[in-house]
Amino acid sequence: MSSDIPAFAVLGHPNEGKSAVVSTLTENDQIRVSPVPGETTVCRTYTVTIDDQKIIRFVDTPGFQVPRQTLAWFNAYDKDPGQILDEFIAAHESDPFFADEVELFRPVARGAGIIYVVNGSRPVRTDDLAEMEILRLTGRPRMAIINSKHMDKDYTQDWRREFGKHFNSIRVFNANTANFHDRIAMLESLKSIDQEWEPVLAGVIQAFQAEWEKRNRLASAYITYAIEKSLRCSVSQSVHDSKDPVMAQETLARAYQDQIRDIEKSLFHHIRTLFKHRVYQVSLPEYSVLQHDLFSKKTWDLLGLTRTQLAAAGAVVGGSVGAMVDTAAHGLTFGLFTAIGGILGAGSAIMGGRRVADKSPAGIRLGGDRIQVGPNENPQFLYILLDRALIYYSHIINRPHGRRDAKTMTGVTEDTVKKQGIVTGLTPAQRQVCARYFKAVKGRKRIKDKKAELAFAVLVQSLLDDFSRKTD
Ligand SMILES: Nc1nc2c(ncn2[C@@H]2O[C@H](COP(=O)(O)OP(=O)(O)OP(=O)(O)O)[C@@H](O)[C@H]2O)c(=O)[nH]1
Ligand SMILES: [Mg+2]
Repeated sequence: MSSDIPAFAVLGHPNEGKSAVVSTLTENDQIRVSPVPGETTVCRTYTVTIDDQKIIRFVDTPGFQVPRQTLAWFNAYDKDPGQILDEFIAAHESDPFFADEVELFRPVARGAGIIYVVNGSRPVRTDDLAEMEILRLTGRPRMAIINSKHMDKDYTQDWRREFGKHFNSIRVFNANTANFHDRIAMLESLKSIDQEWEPVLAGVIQAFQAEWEKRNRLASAYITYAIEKSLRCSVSQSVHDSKDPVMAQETLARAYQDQIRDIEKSLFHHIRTLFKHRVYQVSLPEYSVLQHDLFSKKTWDLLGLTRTQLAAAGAVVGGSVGAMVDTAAHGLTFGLFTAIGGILGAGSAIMGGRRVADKSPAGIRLGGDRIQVGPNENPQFLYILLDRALIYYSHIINRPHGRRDAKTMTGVTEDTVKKQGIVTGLTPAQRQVCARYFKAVKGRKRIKDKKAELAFAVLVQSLLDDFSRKTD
């Protein structure tokens, strides 16, 4: 165990959000956070590890139970001030009345800095003043953070006034809304509470930032890979295999959709894991386009495709379509409009029929017509996939790990609900990158294609970087 990494104990009154703060700071969604006061009863240390290196520790502690009595003891103490915590622990170790205080002082006595958490949506009380005074008497470097649990009441100014007398640094940090930038800003503030920690905390911040960039690189690689896979995806079947070609087409269309959905599901899983959301299924806001099926018309609407674009998309039919397949395609278009009601229906574009007589890879003579659904010939499909991936990414990076409710975000206007397509805001040059990429995925010119693919990957990465910055 490396003892030279910085450690901070998160202290405060019960139920103020100490565990939620630790959870958000350490990106650990497995820490117990509960509406019932007294959830945390023993100290637990959470170490942030980056590339197998231990970087920083945060200690979750139980809340103060008897601050006024504890303060009375502290005020009466007249020996070495540097020993005050050790002496308090020694004097009360087996006294159940002070059990929580003994427990929460332990990490501080061992050298941890103090992060004091208060709920800024309630007024300052006498007990809080006692706690603050105790912390001042410890003489340890300390910072206070205001974690407002309710947005409608705000006592931040009162808290700031009291904190001014007792702490080296004060910061508003909301465990339920803090994003990456807030976490970095919080670490920056920690730097100022003790000069000795400045260089090591600067290193911690650098490691956090490098790790974030790495995640973004990986996320863009996952996104590009999934989009390419989806664009290339097709399913086919010999017509002779089926008694009813119309049914066969519908089945194929569903299989096609399922494959694309699976690709997206697996992409989302990768992104979620990359950003360390493990336990809780990250609940998506109710208004999110991701609440709708990838193939639903609602998705296309929300991402900004008009009816005309949908119709135009439907007009493009790819491949050489045999008479048999053609009839079936009609059935498919019609069937899907009613049964599934989605892009497949709107874009018979993604349906092609192809003669592949004698071309079975297993050497089995198939003969006759094959019907094939996909690859999707509609360039808008790329934008749908990209939009959904970016929206998911943005939900994930903005979801703090300390948050436990499934509630949706507040303050969502009708406007936000309607306009969700990110790629509608792309510049013409960026759109061209997408268009070239779309062609390249279907193309055969290896070198030119590679360039287009690379340009697309670079674009995705820059979009993710923009998102990370925008979350300020
Ligand atoms: N809305 C909102 N709720 C929060 C916030 N932080 C914590 N909570 C909620 O407040 C309750 C208490 O949070 P905890 O993190 O368990 O509080 P604690 O200080 O660790 O409590 P003990 O372990 O009992 O001392 C939980 O229901 C949290 O979900 C916040 O920033 N906003
Ligand atoms: Mg707790």
